[in-house]
Amino acid sequence: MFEFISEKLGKAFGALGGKALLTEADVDAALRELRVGLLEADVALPAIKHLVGLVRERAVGEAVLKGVNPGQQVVKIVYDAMVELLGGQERGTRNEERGGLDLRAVPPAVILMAGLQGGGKTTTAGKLAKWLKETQGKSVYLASLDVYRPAAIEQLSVLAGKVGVEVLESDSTDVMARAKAALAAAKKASADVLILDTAGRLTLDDEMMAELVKVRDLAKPVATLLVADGQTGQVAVEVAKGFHEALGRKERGTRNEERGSGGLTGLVLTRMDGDARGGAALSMRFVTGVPIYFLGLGEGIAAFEVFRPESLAGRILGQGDVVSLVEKVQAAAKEEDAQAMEKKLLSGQKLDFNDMKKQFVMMKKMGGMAGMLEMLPGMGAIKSKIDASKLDDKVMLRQVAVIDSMTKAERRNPLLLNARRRMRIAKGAGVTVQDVNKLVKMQEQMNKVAKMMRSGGLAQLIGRK
Ligand SMILES: Nc1nc2c(ncn2[C@@H]2O[C@H](COP(=O)(O)OP(=O)(O)O)[C@@H](O)[C@H]2O)c(=O)[nH]1
Ligand SMILES: [Mg+2]
Repeated sequence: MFEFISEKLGKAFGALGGKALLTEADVDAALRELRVGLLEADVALPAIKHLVGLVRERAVGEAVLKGVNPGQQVVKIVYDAMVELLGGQERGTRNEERGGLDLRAVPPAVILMAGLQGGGKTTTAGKLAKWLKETQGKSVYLASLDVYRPAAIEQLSVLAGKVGVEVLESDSTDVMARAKAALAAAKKASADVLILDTAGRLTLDDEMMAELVKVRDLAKPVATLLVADGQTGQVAVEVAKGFHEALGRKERGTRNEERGSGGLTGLVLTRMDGDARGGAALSMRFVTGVPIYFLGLGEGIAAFEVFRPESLAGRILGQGDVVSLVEKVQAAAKEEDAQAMEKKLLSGQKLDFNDMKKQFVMMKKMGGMAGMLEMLPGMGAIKSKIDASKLDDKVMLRQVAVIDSMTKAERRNPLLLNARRRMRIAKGAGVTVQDVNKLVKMQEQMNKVAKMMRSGGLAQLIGRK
């Protein structure tokens, strides 16, 4: 579906192939192609700037990994940046099984569907009802507030019949009266979730927004989803911005904090089954900052899936195998790092602050201090005596900050650290001079221990000699 961008990138990175280093010129040439590819895929300019900037910053001067070519490595960097832009950093915080929706509320939890006419609101309301019912075990109640098109209410009723959920039966043509009736009926039916389908216009207009805000204020939805056509390009940005601002702005200052009154909470992109270039997804997510929850992949009621940043980024790039190859190589390189440190230790070279930082970073990856303790054999007995959670990882992060504030020379040669330098470093890292002193002491001890180990004093170290 996104062959477009991947083709462009393929060409650009193909040109990088075979080089041994990621030089600035290489990266810039590839980024020019990336920029063109994204532009042609209708990604909005601010999003392109952000993405290209991110990739450039990370790619230039990057040490080339053994086992991949520089082009492949840049693909991975682009992929990571895209995943991030699409909301990958939220992984772990939002429950993906639940599509990221947080439906905790006094039932019924209201989901408000918003968007232009023809964007896919009604279809998506039906798809979402089916998904909530079948994968989340929720009882769902549907209600149409689209009184402007005679067939709209009927369309939702048909969908409700297909899914097997209840739907508001009312002849009222008053939007607010219908909304009130829907809330009451859903409550009476003990529905977990009430999905409100709304009317759209062909373009953004004030009347539509005013009506939407009124409904929103009445229904206090846990989620206000913008349903938008994923095949639209630059227009998508205007639409997303328009809804987000109109929904957020009206309430600022009054009850901004209250749930359901702060703009859009999520996006659903429809028609991602067509020849969508993926640009809309990147752009809308970038301008609104709200997550994409679901994708619509066809007209059928089951053509619906939970949005995954990794999967979309992979499809945009069309380079899934390259990404996993680079990931494997990166893991191996870390292993090599560890071995290099061991070698340095045994050879009698002094460990400097660079080594120390590597250690800290490695420890962090292994789950911090508490995680490390878990892994050590025989720690069970001792663990009860130490509250592992008190071994604060924040301390470790502060130590890394101290090392980051050192110059390259200082990191290599701890002896340079006189009082004046220590003061400067403390200031740079936002810590006290005592903190810096502690780290220097730690570094000295580390080398003392290393020396003892080398001289076969391990037994002595643990008190057997
Ligand atoms: N191919 C495709 N068509 C869709 C998708 N979602 C909705 N549609 C179609 O788009 C048209 C408008 O959808 P509708 O739900 O009525 O839009 P609404 O005006 O926002 O309520 C209908 O013909 C739907 O079948 C999708 O994910 N893929
Ligand atoms: Mg509709």
